[in-house]
Amino acid sequence: MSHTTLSRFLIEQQRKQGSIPPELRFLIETIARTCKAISHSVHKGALSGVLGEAGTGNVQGEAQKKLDVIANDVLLEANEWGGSLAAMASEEMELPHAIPGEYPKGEYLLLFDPLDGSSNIDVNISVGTIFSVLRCPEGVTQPTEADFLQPGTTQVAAGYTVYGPQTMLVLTFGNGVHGFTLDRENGSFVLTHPDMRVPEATKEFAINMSNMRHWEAPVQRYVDELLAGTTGPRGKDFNMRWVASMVAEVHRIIIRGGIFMYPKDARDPSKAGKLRLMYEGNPMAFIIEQAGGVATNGHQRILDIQPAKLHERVAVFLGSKEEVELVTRYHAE
Ligand code: AHM
Ligand code: MG
Repeated sequence: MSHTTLSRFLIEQQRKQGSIPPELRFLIETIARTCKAISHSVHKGALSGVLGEAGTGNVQGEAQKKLDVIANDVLLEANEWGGSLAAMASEEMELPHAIPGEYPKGEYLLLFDPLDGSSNIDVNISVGTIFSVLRCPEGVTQPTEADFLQPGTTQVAAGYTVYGPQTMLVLTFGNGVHGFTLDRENGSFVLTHPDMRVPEATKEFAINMSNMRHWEAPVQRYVDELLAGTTGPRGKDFNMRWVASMVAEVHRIIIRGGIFMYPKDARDPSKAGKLRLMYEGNPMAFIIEQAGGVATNGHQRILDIQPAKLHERVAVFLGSKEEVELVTRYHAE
């Protein structure tokens, strides 16, 4: 097994290509350290009284879990003072979070979903943290929402940490995807999955089937064909998985292939989907593409979408190339 720690990996990358500026390296190390702290809280669960509802709602009107709030707070606190960031934005906060005046400001913007899949916390199923790093537009010292509204192609780094049977951090700087497993004995993330690649073909799909009657025709058609099995147009049997934690779903797909779908829903035509573009869709699309997969909203690359607002929603089809290309083609027909 490899003994390259995250710190060593980052320093070696920086030396090799000069591709990771020191401020960005510091930022990623800080995020990793914070994820370690979140991992401890998640894994202690009821022992430290962190399960259950916080009794508050977030900007999207969703009930917050205690751990949503804890994870958000530790990410904000840890990233305020380091000097790499100009501002942060989170699923849990309506507006961007400014860097307090006593600290130096840096050139990056950080966006995160502090604890994705939090409906799973109380039942002891994997959850995760998702993050995206953008450059702050030049000359901007007090970033506002408008400064965050950059398409996913401009991301300089993205990653997620999955808090599952193992805690794993998966990262990209636009130069491949690398996975690190948290060694709980010595507290470091160790490179265990270099150059992760999404298999191009798959026999596994993930979608919340209970919403079937609300899907658009191309999604109905695509899933009907998957369900038809060996005698249908696809000529093979497909297996289904639904964890209800996007991080766990994406992680499974990177390891063994698959397609993940969260289409838009006819019940609320004003919404493009359930998931959020800037801190769920974009970082995951960046990672999936860097691992050789495809990510679209059914019509275009997720990374090409010009966001109109911070908490914008997006329909998501991502994973193995063959499948995502097929369902995207059905949308065009
Ligand atoms: P969250 O950010 O409020 O946790 O919601 C996002 C999650 C995703 O992780 C997951 O894919 C989806 O919501 C599950 O939705 P559903 O409740 O329809 O199963
Ligand atoms: Mg989320």
